[in-house]
Amino acid sequence: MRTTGYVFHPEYLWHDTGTSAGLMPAHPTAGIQPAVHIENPEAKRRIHELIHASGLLGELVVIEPRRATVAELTRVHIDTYVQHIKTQSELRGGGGDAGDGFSPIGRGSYDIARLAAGGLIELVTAAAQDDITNGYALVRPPGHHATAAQGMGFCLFNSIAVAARHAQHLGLTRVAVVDWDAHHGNGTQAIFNDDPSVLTISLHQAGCFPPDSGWTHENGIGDGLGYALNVPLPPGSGHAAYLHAMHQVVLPALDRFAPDLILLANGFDAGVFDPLARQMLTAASFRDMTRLLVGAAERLCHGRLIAAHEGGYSPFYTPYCALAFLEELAGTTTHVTDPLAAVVAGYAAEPLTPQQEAVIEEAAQLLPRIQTTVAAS
Ligand code: 9RB
Ligand code: ZN
Repeated sequence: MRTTGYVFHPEYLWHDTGTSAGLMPAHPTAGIQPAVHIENPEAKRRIHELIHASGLLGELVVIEPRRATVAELTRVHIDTYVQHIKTQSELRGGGGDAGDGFSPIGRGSYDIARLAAGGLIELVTAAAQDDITNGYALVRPPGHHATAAQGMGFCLFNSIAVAARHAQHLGLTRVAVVDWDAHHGNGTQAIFNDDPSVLTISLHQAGCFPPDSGWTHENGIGDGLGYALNVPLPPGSGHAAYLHAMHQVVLPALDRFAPDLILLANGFDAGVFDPLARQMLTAASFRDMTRLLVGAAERLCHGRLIAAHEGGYSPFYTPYCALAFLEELAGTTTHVTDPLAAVVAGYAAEPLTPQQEAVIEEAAQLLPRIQTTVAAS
C-alpha cells in the first residue's frame, strides 16, 4: 500500500459546457439541434461515486484543491489569454470560446479551471514534501490541448503544464509528462517544445485530434530536440499496441531521462467504448499500464507520479477504467471488478499488428537523443 493523494471538488462538475450537440455548438438555423456537450460532468461524477462506493476513497489521502494564482498560470500561459478567460467567464451565462470553437467557457469557468490547475499544484506540493507517494486529481475542465495563448479541444488552462512548472519551482527540476489520452497532448508539447527539462511523451490515435498533429517527426526543437516523443498509433489499437509502446518507448525514455517527477495526462478515451476515439483499451489495460508507470516512478523518482484527469466520455465504462487505474496507483484492490470484462476480453486479446509495431519502432529510434546529463532549468 502506497500513500496516494486524491483531489476532487464539486465545482469541477459545475464547469458548464452548455448545449453543444456533442462537439458542435448548437446552431438551430443551421440545423444543429441543442443537446448535451460531450465533455459534461456525468462520467466524472460516476468515477468519483465509484471511488467512494468501492471503499477505495477511505484508503486515499484526500487533498483539498485551491485556485491556481495568476502568477502560477502565467508561468505557462500569456497574461492576455488568462484575462480573456476571466472576462468571458464573468459574463451572464458565460461566454464565447477559449480559442478553437470547441472549448466553451461557462459562467465561472475561469475560477473552476484555476481550481483544476490548483488541484494538481497541491498534489505536486504534497509529493515534493513526501506527504504522499503519488496522486490523482479528478478535475475538469481538461488541459492537455491548451497552449500558452489558446484554449482548444475542451481545454482552458493546461493544468499539467502549470503543475510541471510548479514542480520545478519546488526543486523537482526534471519533469516527465506521459500522456495516454487518445488525443495528442499538443498543448503540453508546444509549451515545452524547446525545453529539455520537461520530457513529453504522448501515445494517441494517429490523426484524431487535433487534426494533423502528434507525428513522430515532432521531436522537440532547439535545446528541446529529442525531448518531445509521439507514438501515433493507428485507429483500432488496443491492449497489445499500448503495452508494447510502454515497453519500447515510454519506459526506456523515462529511464534515459531520469525524472524527478512523472506527471500523467490521464485520459481514458482510448477505452473501447469511448465515443471520441477508436481505440480498444480495457480497464485491465489501464491497470497494466499503470503498474508499469508506478514501477518506473519507484525506480526513478521515489514513486512520485501525479495524474491529471483528461478525456474519457463513456459514462458507463470510464469509471471502471479509472477505478483500475487508481487501485493500481494505491497498490490495492477493492471488491469492484470490471463488470464488462467478459465482453471486452476478446478486444484485449487482439494481437500487435505490423503497422503498430512499425510506428512504435519509429518512435523508439529517437530515444538516443534523450540525455540524462542535460542540465535542468
Ligand atoms: C470538429 C472538430 C474535436 C474533436 C475531438 C476532441 C477531443 C478532445 C479530447 C475535441 C474537439 C474539428 C467537430 C477539428 O478528448 N481531448 O483529450 N473537434 N473536432 N472540426 N470540427 C468541425
Ligand atoms: Zn482525449
